Amino acid sequence: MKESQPSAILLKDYKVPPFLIDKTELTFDLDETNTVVTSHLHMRRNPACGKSTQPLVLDGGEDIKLIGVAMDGYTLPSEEYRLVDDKLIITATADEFVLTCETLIDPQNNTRLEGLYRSSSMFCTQCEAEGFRHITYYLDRPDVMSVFTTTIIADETRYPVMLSNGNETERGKTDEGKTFVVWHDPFPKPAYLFALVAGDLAVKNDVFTTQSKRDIKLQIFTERHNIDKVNYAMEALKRSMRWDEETYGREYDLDIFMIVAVDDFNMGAMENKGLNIFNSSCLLASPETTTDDAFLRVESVVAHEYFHNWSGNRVTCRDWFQLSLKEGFTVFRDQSFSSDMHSETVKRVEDVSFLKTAQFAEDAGPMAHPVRPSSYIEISNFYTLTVYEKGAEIVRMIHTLLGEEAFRKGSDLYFERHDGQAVTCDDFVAAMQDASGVDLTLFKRWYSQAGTPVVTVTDEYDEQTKTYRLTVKQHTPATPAQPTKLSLHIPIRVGLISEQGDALTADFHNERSDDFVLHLKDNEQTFEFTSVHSKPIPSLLRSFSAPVKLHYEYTTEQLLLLLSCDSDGFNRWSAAQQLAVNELSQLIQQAENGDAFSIDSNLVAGFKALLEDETLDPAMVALILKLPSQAYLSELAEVIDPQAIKGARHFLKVTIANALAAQFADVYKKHVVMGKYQANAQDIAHRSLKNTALSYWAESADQRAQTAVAEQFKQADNMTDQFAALSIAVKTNHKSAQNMLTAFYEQWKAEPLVVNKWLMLSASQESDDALGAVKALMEHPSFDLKNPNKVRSVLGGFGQNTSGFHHKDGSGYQFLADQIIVLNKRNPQLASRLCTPLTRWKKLKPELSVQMKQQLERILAEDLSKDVYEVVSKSLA
Ligand code: B3K
Ligand code: ZN
Repeated sequence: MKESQPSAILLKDYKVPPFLIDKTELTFDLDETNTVVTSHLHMRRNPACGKSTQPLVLDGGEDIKLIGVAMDGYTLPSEEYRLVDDKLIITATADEFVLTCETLIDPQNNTRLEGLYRSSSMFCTQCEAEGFRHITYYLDRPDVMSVFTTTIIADETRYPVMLSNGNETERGKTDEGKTFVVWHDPFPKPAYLFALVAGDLAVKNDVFTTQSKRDIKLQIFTERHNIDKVNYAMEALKRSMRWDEETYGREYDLDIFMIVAVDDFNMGAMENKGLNIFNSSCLLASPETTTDDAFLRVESVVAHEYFHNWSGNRVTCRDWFQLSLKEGFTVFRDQSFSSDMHSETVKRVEDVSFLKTAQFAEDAGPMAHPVRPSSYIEISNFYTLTVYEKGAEIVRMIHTLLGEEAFRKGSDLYFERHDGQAVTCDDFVAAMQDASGVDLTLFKRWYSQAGTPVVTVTDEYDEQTKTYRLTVKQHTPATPAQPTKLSLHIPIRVGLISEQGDALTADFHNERSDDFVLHLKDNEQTFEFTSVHSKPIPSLLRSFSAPVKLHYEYTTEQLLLLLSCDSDGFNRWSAAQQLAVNELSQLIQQAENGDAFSIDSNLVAGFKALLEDETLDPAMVALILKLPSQAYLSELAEVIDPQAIKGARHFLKVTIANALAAQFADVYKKHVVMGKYQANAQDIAHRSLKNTALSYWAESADQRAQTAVAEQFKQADNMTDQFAALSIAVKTNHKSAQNMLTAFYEQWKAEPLVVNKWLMLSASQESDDALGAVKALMEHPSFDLKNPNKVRSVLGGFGQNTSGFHHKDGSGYQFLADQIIVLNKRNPQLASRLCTPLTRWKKLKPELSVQMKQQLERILAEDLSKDVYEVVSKSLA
């Protein structure tokens, strides 16, 4: 462990920057190991600070070497500046001056993948949140916005493509015969949006004509062998541009929009102004190599990064505590886009299912934090599901409270009022409130309070007076640093249904309807509905109107009725989930007690009706049939017993499979998609149901299913079907599973993104020596510790490997800890993300919990990056 541990940065300590940088002129003389960066920063004291004599303190990194510094052309002797803890400090400055810095950096050996680094044969950058300081000394904070001009110098034979933000304004030869290219971005921006790319890249060109009839040049760059896989992304980009004009009135501003795909990238993609950089896994797509899910992900990430041009770039964050200002809002925008492009209900179910599994777990664990955190040690650790997904739910609730029209007025006011500024979540809410007249004062607590509220509903019906009352209570459990909680403003959408399954109308607040939004503001409130002609079944929290855990004692009959009759598609899915959770809870209990498994037949009956109803949307049927995941059941459990959960799920799946084998076989055959592969909603829906049916059928005793799996694997003309068959073979221990895995690798070894899927599936394969198998994968020629996608595939797959990861001797946890310790030095951001499974140690059953804790303690004893230190120390606190 280090002598002194890193300290926390606090929101309450925010101060405006003492200096501003009006113009930033950068020159990069590119070289693999010795890149020279020269900056001319046109600076002045910030008038908002009044008359001040504060020294100039610029952010830097331990990996950059300062060659020289000059002020207004005067080279500073070493006694006129200091380098302290990666900061460059200059005490005496004029009120206005040009600061010149020359730094030396080593992109080739930059394994952190932030700042300027190499990926394959190219140079690329990642500057959010604090990567720019690894390039040169700067005021690396989002409220310092500057106009950037960037000159790139390189050997044109190796780096014919040289890109940065904005428009190319000049190109020529240097005296040494190298090529230089100048880029100018007229929009002031924080350094985190800076980008540079250089390489021997292929390009796909297109044009988008905006609503005001400006032609925007669109370019997607990839390594040469991948350029045939960008058509889908290009079309998705054009759909996003049109949608943002139509839905938010937002038009693109520069004359050119570029996207570059790189293989080595810490996350999905980055919204650099005019030059988005993408993890190739979120950009490249072809039917043969890409599954339906991955196609949809490409579309949503392309949209997300594009939408940031307004929600993030034109209006940016004042400080990193406000991260959800851009991320929550932009996730909400990309979710709405995908919903408009495909099916609203399917999209909502997928998003909510993810939120309830992963974000709820985060919000109940040691890293729980508000959507607007009030403290952090390393900001990279706060690109979380809470900031992104719960942040999006907050924006969605504002949308529910205001309604479509007023919400649009609010977003228009927000963009107009704050264009070119760095602002706060409060500013966002203020614009929404000012434009709509809706009081959001109480609602704002959602931003500052961590934890998932638990909402408990009871009801009573008075036959005499035809009155129906819903009593709703809220309670938010304590989270680290927030022992007591306040009540929140929770919008609860409710529908009323008769015992026959029809919509039931009622009077509520001068409105007669069968669907209402209740405003829960106190710890307990009773809502009274009148003129209700029969006893209702409440359909609660329709379309998941708030990110809460809902409790209401539904009977099995009521859940079955909601499953078949609710007009809210989301709640039909929700009812099925609840039925399955009820069954599984009993089974888990039986497993833990060592009792024989037994289930009642209701769920099977419900599924049977679903499989036989040909009028339903196949995508919804597939979603309803998917059993609650291991991860979701772990989130729900008080104490997690991974083996018991796995056993219960397996038993339930096999039982349903055997009871309905004929129906699954039938549905499997009926939903085969004929004709050329297309990633459209309809075909995706059929493939999804077909493969879900196959996953059940293959668990049944019907041997024909085994043949169907093998046939589909061999004959599939698209990755969705081929990989579905392979996964089913692996999960059901198909007799040819091993051969299929080998054949799959041989077929696709030249396609890294497909190999990643193979690595993940192989690492998740349960066996007596799962750990040995995973160790072998890390020695496999296709594995590369430098590539985050590969690391995540193997370690992510292993995390799902119950017998391997949760081995009772603790060897699985030890192995993960070993990898974290190695990566802590090479790539702290990646290492920190890999800690997530270990942060759940307190909830595991005691014999596993103690082993996991030991590994966290072992990690904490190392010399740690801020990233890993923060997660591990908070987990042990
Ligand atoms: N804004 C980036 C995330 C940057 C993460 C830095 N550790 C991608 C996105 O959310 O669009
Ligand atoms: Zn984003």
